Amino acid sequence: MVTKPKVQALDVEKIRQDFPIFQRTVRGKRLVYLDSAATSHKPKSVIDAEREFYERFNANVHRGAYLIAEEATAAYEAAREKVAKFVNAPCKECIVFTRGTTEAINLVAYSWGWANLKEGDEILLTEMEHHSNIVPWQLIAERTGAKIKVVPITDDGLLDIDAFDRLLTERVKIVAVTHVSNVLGTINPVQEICCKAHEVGAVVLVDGAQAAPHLPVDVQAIGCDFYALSGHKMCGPTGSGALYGRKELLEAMPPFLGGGEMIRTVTFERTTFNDVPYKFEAGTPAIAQAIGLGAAVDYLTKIGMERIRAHEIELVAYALERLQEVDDITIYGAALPEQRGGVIAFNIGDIHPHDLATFLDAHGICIRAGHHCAQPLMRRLNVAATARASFYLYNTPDEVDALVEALHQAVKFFGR
Ligand code: 7TS
Repeated sequence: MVTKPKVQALDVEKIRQDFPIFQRTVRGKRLVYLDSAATSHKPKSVIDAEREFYERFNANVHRGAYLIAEEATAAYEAAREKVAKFVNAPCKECIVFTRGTTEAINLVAYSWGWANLKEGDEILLTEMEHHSNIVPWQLIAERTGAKIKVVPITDDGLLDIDAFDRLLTERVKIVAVTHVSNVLGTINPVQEICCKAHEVGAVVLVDGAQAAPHLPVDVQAIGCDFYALSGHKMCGPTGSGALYGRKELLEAMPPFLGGGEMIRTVTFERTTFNDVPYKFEAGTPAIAQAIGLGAAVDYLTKIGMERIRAHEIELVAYALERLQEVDDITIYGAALPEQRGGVIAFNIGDIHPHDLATFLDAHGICIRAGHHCAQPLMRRLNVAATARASFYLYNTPDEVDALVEALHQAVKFFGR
């Protein structure tokens, strides 16, 4: 018999009251949301911050000579400062606002990659990357003649560090690695990876989409050159995200998108560019979203990332144990909750994950099914798709129970 954690790390019932969406029901049942790896819910403070911007000081940033435009600019820049502090960046100019992780990685691939990669160079990725940390590199490899090499995973879902050591030669110019896998949940040793990569003169981009929402992130302690994150997965608005980059690197990189705001002077003959980070923020940015992301950072910081992490370890430990009760279940990834973030991917016999997700939906339970934008990893796991439950600060052990109970019923329903 598995003992149910009392959830001491966080006062989840209180936290749930901050999220208006939990007041609704779905299909006559209470909403059990286990898909925060796709996108998280938003607390009222984030929704209010966006609303307040539109209601009180909606104006474009960095250009208005009037009060509400100054207020908009101040709020936008304050949000940048909050994000910088959240990941312990050494300065706020190291933070470029983007629409999310995908855009942040594309920025690095097109700007840094275009300027620095050439034939004979290698880009080192891992077998557990999300498509958004694969495809931009393929596109840039095609244009520059650089080659992609891939670090495999071990059978227990960890990065194969011996293989990494073998593949990390002086030909490697950039290592692009996820901090936490969106399928296996594996937390990668990004600090060790950065240290080793720097010894051969390579830079490192860390995809923090599944890490920044769930664990304390310190880009200086990690030692990475770039760190990408998505606001919408960490209680912030959709269309918000950020790229951290070492200032010297950002300063040396050519612009990614051209347009207003990123320039200093323009003539038809020649354009000079603005300082970082503005050089990388062409056009009117997603102002309300950035301000909302700032509010999300305030919200998470107030609760404490250490406590959020402790809560998720408790919850994942409980879920990993309870899920074993389900007949014919295969759980992917590392066995120890300490080795993984808040996601658990699984399959049950030959029930199609989409059928499982549809069955669970009838019980008000939201999970994701599919390849999770990680088709190379699916191939490695020898499956076409998996089901995936993912947890966040507002989830409870009771919701794990609801999931397990519904899975037992699914097994009966599908006749196994
Ligand atoms: N990297 C990882 C590791 C991710 O999990 C995701 C999104 C991205 C990058 C892209 O983030 P975006 O905000 O730019 O879209 N992952 C998922 C997921 O697992 N289910 O839906 C989206």
